[in-house]
This record gives sequence, structure tokens and C-alpha cells, in this order.
Amino acid sequence: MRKYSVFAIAREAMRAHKGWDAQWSSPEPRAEYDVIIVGAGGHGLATAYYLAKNHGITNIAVLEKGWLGGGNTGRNTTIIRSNYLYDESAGIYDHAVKLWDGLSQDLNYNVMYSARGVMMLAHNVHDVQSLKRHVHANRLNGIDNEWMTPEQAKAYCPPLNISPDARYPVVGATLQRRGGTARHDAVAWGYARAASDRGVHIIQNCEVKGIRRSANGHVTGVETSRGFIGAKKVGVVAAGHSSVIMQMADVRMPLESYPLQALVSEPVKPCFPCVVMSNTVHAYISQSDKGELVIGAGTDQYISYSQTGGLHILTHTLDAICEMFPVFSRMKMLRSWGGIVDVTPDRSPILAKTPVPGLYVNCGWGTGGFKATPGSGHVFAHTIANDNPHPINAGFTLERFRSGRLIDEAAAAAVAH
Ligand code: FAD
Ligand code: PYC
Repeated sequence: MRKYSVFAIAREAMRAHKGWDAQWSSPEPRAEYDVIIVGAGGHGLATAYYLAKNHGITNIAVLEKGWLGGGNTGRNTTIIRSNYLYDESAGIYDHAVKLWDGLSQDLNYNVMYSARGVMMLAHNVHDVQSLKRHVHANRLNGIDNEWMTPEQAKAYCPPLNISPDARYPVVGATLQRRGGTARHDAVAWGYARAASDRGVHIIQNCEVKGIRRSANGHVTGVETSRGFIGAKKVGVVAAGHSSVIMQMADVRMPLESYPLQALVSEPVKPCFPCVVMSNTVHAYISQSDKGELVIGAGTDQYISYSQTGGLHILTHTLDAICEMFPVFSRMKMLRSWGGIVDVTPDRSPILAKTPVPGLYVNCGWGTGGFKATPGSGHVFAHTIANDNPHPINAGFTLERFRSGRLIDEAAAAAVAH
């Protein structure tokens, strides 16, 4: 029997999709584009889509060193929520949640957004104080989030163990009902097809290796594995590798890259109704529409560009899952994988102009950028088109790491890193 990796299966499915060869096989690059986007993940493809749809800019190439959606977009655990602490974060993450609702219709592609509720568990006094603070901050920003007793949490999620004898007993929880999941690869494919329909070139197997600038410092294009390609503007959206690419234009980024792993169980019938996250025991879980339990942990503790990670992270995570949900202790694991996430010192993204004219960057989403995909693409397109940030991303500057005006979301990131 032929063996497929999950990504090979995805590629085959893409090819089988009607019109794949005609629509998405890599076109020959033009000599000059109005905009080049580096990275065909969800954020890069969404940026191209909104540039075309909202700003009438269609002479765009999205350059991808591998295949579209093969980076973190196709590796993440698809949790969507907007229960962050600060106003800037509430602005961008809730902008995204509003766009998720209606995205399938907008793209005419089923991204399987499912608002099934995201629950975050408290196991000690510190968790209670921190999570309640988030509930209050969210409400002030008009974002739904509510506090639950352990009994209410169990009523919402019956497999949850709320025994006081657990090693880390559940002492309360928050619930954002509009939070949930979507199908990650469908998001990349949906944005790709909709952008391609508007004339955007998606050029796969095309690695950016240099950024060329004129004598006055303005960007003029990129050196790639397929030769030089000219552009008036370049947007870098290459999670995990942003600092390497920005270095090509002599811009030093406040980023570190870490492996982040996840795994799925064998598929079973629907048994898990929502998303549950626990930052204290370092584990989170949901069930995909295929029936697999989707499980993840914190980042590895060392920086690396390797798309694997330490086995001990997974075993620790499974210990935690089995304690919180003893009913899953006899299930079998199907596969595990890793991605590379780029993390800023304040765990908030950078979506901004750079000191280089014509060069823009969208990075630093760390462990939590999938949920932001539509909102991020929407405001980054605005930033590139107008050479000025949208009010929603105005705070997510590079400059804040000099001024100290940080947006510290370490607690809301909810995945240890
Ligand atoms: P990517 O999808 O990584 O796209 C960047 C692309 O750039 C890649 O395809 C890459 O090949 C390409 N590239 C890199 N270098 C070059 C180059 N030199 N030239 C051309 N192309 C290049 N977020 C959530 O909100 N919820 C979650 O539940 C969640 N779970 C996660 C679980 C795991 C295991 C991982 C790894 C991440 C998770 N995340 C989650 C984070 C989320 O996946 C990312 O923040 C998000 O997908 C980033 O999207 P992107 O489009 O910016 O990056
Ligand atoms: O940001 O919600 C999140 C998340 C969950 C798992 C990884 N990131």
C-alpha cells in the first residue's frame, strides 16, 4: 500500500479539486508586479485577496518556497477566539472573529467555521484572578466571555473531570461562546482560489533569497530561486522565517523562532463538544469534523527551525489530557507534527511599515495567528495599499520594542512559550 503524509494527501486533494491545474499551477512570473507577498500561508493569501477585492490591486504575486498552506497554516490546531486582554488585541482578534462569521460565503468556499465555544480552565487562585481579569476586560471591549463554576463547565463539556482529587483540580473556567474552530487547509485554499480568480499569481516552489533596493533605499524587487522578480512593494508574511527574510533588507527583527507541536488521535464518533484549553497543565483539546481529537501543547524550550520537536513535550501533554479527561486514556494517537512559530517579546504581532520604503511586515503571531487570518489579511492589505496602517493595526508597530509601548499578551496567548 502506498504511504502518504498528511501533506501529500492535501496536495492530492488539491489536484483533484476541479480546475486545480488551470487555476493554481505556478504561472511564469511577470517582470514587474505592483505588490509581491512573500509566503503563501493564510495571512499572505488573505492579504492578496483583500488587496484585490478591497483596493483594486490585482497585479500581485504571492511567492511560496514550498506549496501553499504547507507552513503553519496547514499545521495548526485551528482554535479561534478573541478573549485577549488589551484594547489593541481585542480590536484585531475580534475583527477577525467577525470576518470568520461569513467567510465561507465571501470566498464561496466552505472553511467550516464552527463557533462551538472555547473554554479556558482555572486550576489555582492565580488562574482565577488572571482569567476573571480577562473576562472583565473583554466585556469592556464588547467581547463575549463569561465565568463558569466547575459544575457549569462540566455541564458544557461532559467529559471534563472536575474531581477535587485531581492533581490540578478545575476550580473555574471562562467560556467564549463565539470562539471555535475552522478547517485550516480550507482557509488557505479558499483564499487562494478567490485571489486567483481576481488575477493574483500564486507562484509555488519559489523561494525568496534576497531583497533588492534602489540607491534611495526603496524596494525594487526580490531575488528568488526562479530569478529576479520586480515589485513596487513587498509584504513579508513568512511566519517562523520573518527575521531571516527581513535581514535581507538589513532590518533586524525582535523575534525568536520555536517549534510548536500538535497531534491527533484515531478518529471516533462525535464526543467532544467544544474547545478546552489549560495553560497551567499545558494542554488543549478539541474534536475535528473527521472525528480525531486535536491536541496540542506549549512550544519547545529552545529556538530552532526544525519542524519537529521534543517527544517529552507530547508525552507531558498526553499526561495532562488524560488527567483532565480520563475517558480518553485508552485512545490511540494517530500522528504528530510540528511547525515553526515566530514569537515577539510581548507575544503580540507586528503588522506594520518598516524603515525600508516599500517594505511591509506581518509576523510575530507566535502560537496564535490562525484565528487572526481574515482580520490580519484585511488590515495588512490596507497598510500596503495606503502606505499607512489601518486604525486596527496601528498599535502593532516595530517601533514599540524601542519605545516600550508593549502589548503584553503572554497570559492570553494561553499556550506556554
Ligand atoms: P504560514 O502558514 O507559516 O505561512 C508562511 C509561508 O511562508 C510558509 O508557507 C513558508 O513556506 C513561506 N516561506 C518562508 N520562507 C520563505 C521564503 N524565503 N520564500 C518564500 N516563502 C517562504 N494559531 C491559532 O490561532 N490557533 C491555534 O489553535 C493554533 N495552533 C497552532 C498549532 C501548531 C502546532 C502551530 C505550529 C501553530 C499554531 N497556531 C495557532 C499558530 C498559527 O498556525 C500561525 O500563527 C499562523 O498559521 C501563521 O500563518 P501565516 O500565514 O503567517 O504563516
Ligand atoms: O492561540 O488559541 C490559541 C492556540 C491554541 C493552540 C495554539 N494556539
